[in-house]
Amino acid sequence: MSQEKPLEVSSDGSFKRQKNRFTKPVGYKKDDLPVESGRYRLLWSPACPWAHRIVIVRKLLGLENAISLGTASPIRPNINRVDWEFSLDEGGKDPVLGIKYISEVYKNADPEYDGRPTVPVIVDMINRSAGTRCSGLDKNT
Ligand SMILES: N[C@@H](CCC(=O)N[C@@H](CS)C(=O)NCC(=O)O)C(=O)O
Repeated sequence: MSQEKPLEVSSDGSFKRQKNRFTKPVGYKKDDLPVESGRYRLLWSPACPWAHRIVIVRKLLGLENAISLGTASPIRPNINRVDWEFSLDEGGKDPVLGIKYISEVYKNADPEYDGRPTVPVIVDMINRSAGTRCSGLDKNT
């Protein structure tokens, strides 16, 4: 049985984490995503430690009313690709974005995106696409 080697596994077997693809910060510089209350939705899963970190920062900065929160299930979907799903929500869809899988916001940002759809991700609600992975709070993980 042949199984394709994941892109992040090098020929020597070591794991090379994929680079963050959508890293535009939210800010006041020319090319930044604009600072706008209600414009962004943070998608996370309780299974991810990085996601806990940004959910905590959102609370500490008092941004809970400015950035809404969508929770993907910690249980992986039983499908033949890596993804996160909103199976905890009614109808299996995020109640605000109406999406079933996190990958949908990555595909909206770039239909050719072939990396893993990771959490946490900040979604720009204007085009329902992945705006930035960590909102510029942490670009190194
Ligand atoms: N560098 C990412 C780290 C996030 C990350 O890798 N999250 C993991 C969960 S802890 C993920 O979603 N992995 C997707 C997968 O396992 O396929 C970030 O900036 O947010």
